[in-house]
Amino acid sequence: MHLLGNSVIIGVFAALASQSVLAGPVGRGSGHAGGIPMPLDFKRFEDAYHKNIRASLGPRGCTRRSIAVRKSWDNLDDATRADYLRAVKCLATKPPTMDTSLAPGAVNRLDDFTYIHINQTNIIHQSGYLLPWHRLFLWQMEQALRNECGYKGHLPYWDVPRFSEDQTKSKVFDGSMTSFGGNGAPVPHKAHRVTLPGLVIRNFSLPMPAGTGGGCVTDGPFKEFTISLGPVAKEVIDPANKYGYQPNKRCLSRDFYDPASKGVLTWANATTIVASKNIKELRNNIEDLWHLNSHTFVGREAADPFSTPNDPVFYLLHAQIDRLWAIWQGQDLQERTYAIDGNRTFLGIALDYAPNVPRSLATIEDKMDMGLGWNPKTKEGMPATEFGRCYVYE
Ligand SMILES: *[C@@H]1O[C@H](CO)[C@@H](O)[C@H](O)[C@H]1NC(C)=O
Ligand SMILES: *[C@@H]1O[C@H](CO)[C@@H](O)[C@H](O)[C@H]1NC(C)=O
Ligand SMILES: *[C@@H]1O[C@H](CO)[C@@H](O)[C@H](O)[C@H]1NC(C)=O
Ligand SMILES: *[C@@H]1O[C@H](CO)[C@@H](O)[C@H](O)[C@H]1NC(C)=O
Ligand SMILES: [Cu+2]
Repeated sequence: MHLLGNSVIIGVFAALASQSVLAGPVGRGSGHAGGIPMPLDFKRFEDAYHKNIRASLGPRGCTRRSIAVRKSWDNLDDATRADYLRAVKCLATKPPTMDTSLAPGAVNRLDDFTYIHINQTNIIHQSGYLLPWHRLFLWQMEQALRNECGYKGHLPYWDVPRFSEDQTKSKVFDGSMTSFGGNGAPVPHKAHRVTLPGLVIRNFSLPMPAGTGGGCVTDGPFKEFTISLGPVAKEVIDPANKYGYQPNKRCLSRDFYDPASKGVLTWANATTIVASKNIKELRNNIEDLWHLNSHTFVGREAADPFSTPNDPVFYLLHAQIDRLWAIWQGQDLQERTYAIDGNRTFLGIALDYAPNVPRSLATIEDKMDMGLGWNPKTKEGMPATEFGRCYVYE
């Protein structure tokens, strides 16, 4: 009797969910026009994720009815794309809520986000906090877009592997008014290295290859967009403005670098990531095969590890990373949701400004700093369907 009762209830929920991503094949919805189709081996991981998430949802809290579906930007309709971009620009017209004495360069609501990302960079990258911190960061942005600027949809993701061979074919970068604009204007420049401030290893540096742009974005809705915080990682760090907190009004620049995408941000590598056998392998694969390369492809502002949220496409770039993590977690929710790997600082290197932050291994009980006084435990940033969050990736 009890079993029968349950199966009736499951039947009802399945019926209710029949219009949602959780009910069946997805990703075939509105116009899968361009790009490289998702291969079957990746789709098998995605299907298992959808099936296991569906099975994990109860009748209260996050349910099959209430769950939000985060979609590929290329699968949204034009009206939703336009509304998202409108809401981003709306946040850019609102004042910051942070204490701007910490960073006088913070001039609008988007800068609340960019500021805390700069402040936390040496703690939340190449560390155990990478994935949960950015999950909460994206969620905060989605909330701000919806609650403060009336955006009706959910956070979209950049369908990176679908356009690995030519990202300008994606509606993310096609240069139209419902895209994030295209490349920066071509400005001759050379490859160089930039220094990451704050690590006790002196002059820890990263290569910045020379792409085909380098100047201001010349089309799309961010053509006249101005940013003010950063840059932070530079060839020579100015000790008086080490973290780029002083006002520095300038255009949004990009420098598309195809070799970081072509043959690299592929379905094959995306599949390697979701097929990772354990959290250590997953984190290394995300860092090495995906995270750095997707930032490097966009270039300039997006490639500065500290002030990268200055480029509004940051949130879609990281939604793809959040999605790969969610699909990996979704293969075995019991074992993988709270799996953690990594140090408490960037590669376990000590911080010159915060000698008290231990370098040892991060735990899910550690508190993170999301800015504006929010200090959740790491474990609160790990499930996508608990702690007030409720979403799934299509
Ligand atoms: C981040 O903010 C905290 C608290 O305001 C401060 O102690 C720390 O030095 C800042 N770190 C950086 C890199 O700005
Ligand atoms: C770091 O690099 C800068 C610029 O290249 C140089 O002036 C400085 O001496 C270097 N510092 C150390 C400790 O190597
Ligand atoms: C995966 O990415 C690496 C670089 O990070 C690249 O060398 C390799 O060719 C890619 N492999 C596939 C199968 O996409
Ligand atoms: C950083 O993590 C590694 C394991 O990934 C560990 O072996 C190392 O001891 C950690 N570093 C520090 C300073 O705790
Ligand atoms: Cu980041």
